[in-house]
Amino acid sequence: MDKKLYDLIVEMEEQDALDYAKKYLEDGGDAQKLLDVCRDAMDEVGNRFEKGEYFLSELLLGGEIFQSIMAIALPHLGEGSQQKLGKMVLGTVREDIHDIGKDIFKAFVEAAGFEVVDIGVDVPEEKFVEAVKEHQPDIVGMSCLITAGMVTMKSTIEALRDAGFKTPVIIGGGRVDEDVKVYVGADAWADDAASGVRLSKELVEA
Ligand code: B12
Repeated sequence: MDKKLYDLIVEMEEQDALDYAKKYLEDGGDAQKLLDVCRDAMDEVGNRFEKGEYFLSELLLGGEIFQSIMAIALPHLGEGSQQKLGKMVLGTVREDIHDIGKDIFKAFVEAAGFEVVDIGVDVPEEKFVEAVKEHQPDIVGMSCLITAGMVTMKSTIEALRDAGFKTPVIIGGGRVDEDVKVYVGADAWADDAASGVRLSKELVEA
């Protein structure tokens, strides 16, 4: 199963990959193993995007394929059997409604084994604080594509720290870089999903 499904996902054969995954599960295949293969395939899609071999359309499709397979695999996983790397609260900060990149990153970080609590777009500072209080994540992810969002990322991180949360924060989106990371007080930044996943793993393992 491994190589066949891996290739179908990496080559963006959406329907075939889904049919293959369904059949595998119907025949009693191991759902965890299935998701592990998806994870490896998503890593490869991310790598190809980083190398410029794949474009946004492939990233989007890769995310879609993964979400569809995850939806059929989840009911087959026993309670607590899925190995979790950690929990992430993820949202696009106040004043910013862009969510395409956030959703792609979400698919990748879920594929890597994180449980993600997605709190949406244009998320006010208080809502981030409430979500962290409620879900006690290991890491917080903030997405932002517009200049105005730099200020709200900063105030959101300040609000989290003022509320006493030391949870590491990773920021992402087209406009972030090392200077923005320092300005807003985040712990890491990424402008692509694959490196975002790598850095998220490092932050929760630290
Ligand atoms: C699509 C788009 C829109 C769509 C959004 C649809 C949607 N559902 O998201 C629509 C048309 C609604 C829109 C609206 C606006 N937009 Co717009 N939009 C874009 C556009 C063309 C593409 C953005 C995109 O989806 N990129 C693709 C994704 C995949 O990339 P990404 O977000 O960077 O995500 C990747 C990584 O960054 C990372 N990532 C993303 N999030 C996270 C989070 C974490 C934690 C991590 C680790 C990683 C990570 O992973 C992703 C995959 O690799 C950009 C131009 C551009 N080149 O970016 C302008 C752009 C972002 N928009 C812009 C503007 C100005 C606006 C508007 C204000 C326009 C207006 N006057 O109304 C409004 C915004 C309103 C608001 N309050 O937010 C400007 C921002 C300029 C600025 N400096 O502020 C841009 C740059 C266009 C431009 N050149 O002027 N927009």
